[in-house]
Amino acid sequence: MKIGIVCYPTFGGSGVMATELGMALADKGHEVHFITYNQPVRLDFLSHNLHFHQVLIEEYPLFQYQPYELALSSKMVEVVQKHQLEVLHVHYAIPHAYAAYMAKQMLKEKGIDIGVVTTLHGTDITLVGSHPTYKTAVEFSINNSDVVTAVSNNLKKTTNQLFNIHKNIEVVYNFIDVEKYNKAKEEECKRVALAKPNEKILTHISNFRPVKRVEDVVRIFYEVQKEIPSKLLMIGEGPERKKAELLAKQLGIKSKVFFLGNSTEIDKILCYSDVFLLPSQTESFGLAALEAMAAKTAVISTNTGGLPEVNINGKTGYLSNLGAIEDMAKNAISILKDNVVLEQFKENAKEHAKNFSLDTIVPVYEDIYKSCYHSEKSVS
Ligand code: GMT
Repeated sequence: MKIGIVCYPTFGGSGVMATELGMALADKGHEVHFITYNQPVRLDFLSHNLHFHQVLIEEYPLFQYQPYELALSSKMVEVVQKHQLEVLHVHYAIPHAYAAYMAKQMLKEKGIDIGVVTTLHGTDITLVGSHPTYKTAVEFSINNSDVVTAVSNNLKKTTNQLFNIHKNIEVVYNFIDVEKYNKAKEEECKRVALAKPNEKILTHISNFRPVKRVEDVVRIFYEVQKEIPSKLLMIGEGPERKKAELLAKQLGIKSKVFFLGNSTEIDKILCYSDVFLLPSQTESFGLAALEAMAAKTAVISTNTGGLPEVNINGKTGYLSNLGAIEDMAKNAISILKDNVVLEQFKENAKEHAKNFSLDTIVPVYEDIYKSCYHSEKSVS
């Protein structure tokens, strides 16, 4: 099929997921067109069936805010027409679902009926989308998509609680390329560069926004390192990074905490990791936790949002209440202090990650695309 994918091209989970999906679809022979303002960070190559169309904004002195939705929907219309796309899959409701609705209406005027699939990722519903500023438009664009998916049962439930949705939301979990993580493990994993043989490695990956509670990460590690010789790797960039760095300094653990910035090689970094820390305020799914699990890493997380659907308490790691730093530290120590226990949790994590494999989830999206593609393409 010919599929247009609209997403944020950044390190956020929705952009990462959309990019992995596009690349997997292209691998399966579909023609995929990314439409966004920058080339997605994980899209490291283009090919005959993997294309990128940049949305450019015209600056004009009158505009205090640039009208991105307008530029995006115009670009969608252009790309759909030029490449005869059959379906548009937009990731993150704001403003993509709204722009897709506008594109669909414009295309209708030209006699083209394009299917629109909207995937809800989390903060587009929980933190931003339900804010009165956006709620009406988000609700409208969800209700007017041909198919709506959510990345967890919890997100589906929350969407139905926060909005008046009169169509079924399909749950399609985020997925992982398990093979990629196997490969990283097989290649030489240079753990020795970061920790001594007797030290354990804890990791956190995020965009360091307030919802990730990166100071909690540092505080949990502070408790852990008192009992377990260990290091903490902090991967990502964002507004809370400075605070976390300062806290590590104040707690006297600066030399044990490494801030590594953004990385496109998460699989290669996670191959060192023993325990992954994700004490988020909320996570609709927690893709970073799934990536860690695929890399055979136990997960210590909060029990918020969709995290219990990914991290199985007492098996792949542990779940705690929001802000329960001591409990999360205690759980991490209980896993790390015994190598047999640690190995069992890591094995379980890897095994459970296979339930979210690319091979299972990508065909679900293919079926969804087929269901909303009108082969005759013209509207009466
Ligand atoms: O979590 C972020 O800060 C990024 C955000 C995004 O939309 O890019 O992630 C959301 O989508 C991911 C992919 O579906 C989910 O795994 C994350 O849990 C979700 N984040 C939140 O719900 C906070």
